[in-house]
This record gives sequence, C-alpha cells and structure tokens, in this order.
Amino acid sequence: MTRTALITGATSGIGKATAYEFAKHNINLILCGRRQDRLIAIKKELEKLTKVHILNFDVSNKIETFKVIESLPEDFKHIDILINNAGNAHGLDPIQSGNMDDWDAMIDINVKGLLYVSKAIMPQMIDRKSGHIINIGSSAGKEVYPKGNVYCGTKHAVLAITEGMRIDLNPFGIKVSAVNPGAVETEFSKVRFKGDKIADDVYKGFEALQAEDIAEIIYFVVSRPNHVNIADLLVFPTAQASCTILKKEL
Ligand code: NDP
Ligand code: 8X3
Repeated sequence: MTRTALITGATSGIGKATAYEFAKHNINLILCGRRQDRLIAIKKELEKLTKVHILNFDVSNKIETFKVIESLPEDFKHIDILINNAGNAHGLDPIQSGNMDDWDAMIDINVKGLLYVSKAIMPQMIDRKSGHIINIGSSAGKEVYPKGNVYCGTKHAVLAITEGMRIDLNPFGIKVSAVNPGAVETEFSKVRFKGDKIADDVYKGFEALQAEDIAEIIYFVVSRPNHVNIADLLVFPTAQASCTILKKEL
C-alpha cells in the first residue's frame, strides 16, 4: 500500500531533497514550510510522480500547527511517516553575548516545533498501532562545540526527546528514529549567519555532505522491514571526524 509522509522544512535542504527521494519511491507527500512560493513550485514538479499536498505554516506556532494538520483533506489524513526536519541554527556567539531572539527562535522551532507537530500526528499513529517518526537531530546533538551552546542544546534535546518518544510509543508499534548529520551544504549557514557572506566560507576547503546524501539515508531508514528500526544514526562527511575536527585544505 502507498504510504504518506509529512515532511516539515520541505522548502529547502534536507527536507526538500527527502521530498524528491520519497517521490521517486512513490510515497505520497505532505510538504510543509513557511515559503509558500517554494511549496507551490515543488508540488508542481513532484506531482508528476506522486500525490502531493502542501501546508504553509510556522512549526513554532502551536495553534496554527494544529489547525493546518486538522485541515488535511481526506486523502492525506492518514500519515504513515513523519519527518521532523524543520529547524536551523540562528547565530554563532559565545553564550555571554548570545542574542536572546536567536535563542528563542532555536528553542521554539527546533524543540517546541518538533513537539507540536508530533503531538498533532501521534494520536492517529497510536490508534492504528503503526507509524514511523524520524527526527532530524545533528552531530551537534552528540557533541558541543565552541559558540554552539544553544543550538547544540536544542539538538541534544531532540535526541533526548527521540529516545523518550521511542520508549513511550513502543507499546503501539510505532518506530522512532534519529538521523544526525554532520556538515551538510544547504541554506543552513545562510540562516545561521543571517545572509552574511561568511556563510559562503563554511563549506570551502572540504567536501561537505549534500542534502541528497541525507535524503537517501532517510529513505533507507523508512524502507526497512517492519521488525527493523534504525534507532540512531550519525553521518559525517568523510572529511569531518567530529563537530570540531574538520579536514580543510591547509
Ligand atoms: P535549510 O535552511 O536548508 O532548511 C531548513 C528548513 O526548515 C527550511 O525548509 C525551512 O523552511 C524550515 N523551517 C525553518 N524554520 C521553520 C519554521 N519556523 N516553521 C516551519 N519551517 C521552518 O537547512 P537544512 O536542510 O540543513 O536543515 C534541516 C534540518 O537539518 C534542521 O533541523 C537542521 O538543524 C538539521 N541539520 C542540518 C545540518 C547542516 O549542516 N546543514 C547538520 C545537522 C543537522 P521555511 O523557511 O520555508 O519555513
Ligand atoms: C548542524 C551541524 O556542526 O554545523 O547541525 O552545527 S553544525
């Protein structure tokens, strides 16, 4: 039977690449993001391959999140796979000079947004006693690097929440997985540095992961047999050994 996946943060980077990968494998898609123009353009391309519905909302807005998910048309109400991917780093500052709006954004989107979307979708998975939730964590959820403070905190929280979800949802046969990438060349650094040209240098001098690399891995995770759950997966570019050890050309 054809499955349906809801992907948050599908307008760019890992989420968008995952939408393309899932479409190739005939998974129906509910694509979410704040940039409606991008959602419309992606829907236009992918509906040549599969059924696509778009939802334009901010995951950090609790009321909006529940409203749009409740408003799903009949054909898309049954969600088999949830990819909690929406998120970003905002700023890279020592904790003592951190911008509190950046802190709020990261906690509200990366942690609370993931919880709101999950809360809206878990009941139907529980009723059916099946489903798969994949949370996109980060290598920053396993280590802390200089000036990473709050972003790393949110990704550590994503990993703890993933483990908690896996324990609590296990009696209902729901799989819960974390995919934790290292450096992936997406719009991530543009957002982190608020469009500053320093973002262009982040991926220079080494071969970063591409969004498609992670999308293929996410498809691998959702395509295992029923009895197999990939609980937690850490993926670095070959040139990266840890959050702080990166082989750049000297
Ligand atoms: P991008 O900036 O390319 O994509 C981020 C996506 O999140 C966009 O589609 C954006 O859509 C969406 N998003 C951001 N804020 C909100 C919000 N408030 N409400 C709804 N959607 C939102 O970055 P990546 O693809 O790299 O990031 C995806 C995930 O991967 C994030 O959770 C990130 O932390 C994680 N990650 C990234 C790594 C990297 O090196 N790139 C490494 C490890 C993890 P829109 O703006 O249209 O709302
Ligand atoms: C993104 C990885 O190390 O650039 O989660 O913060 S890092």
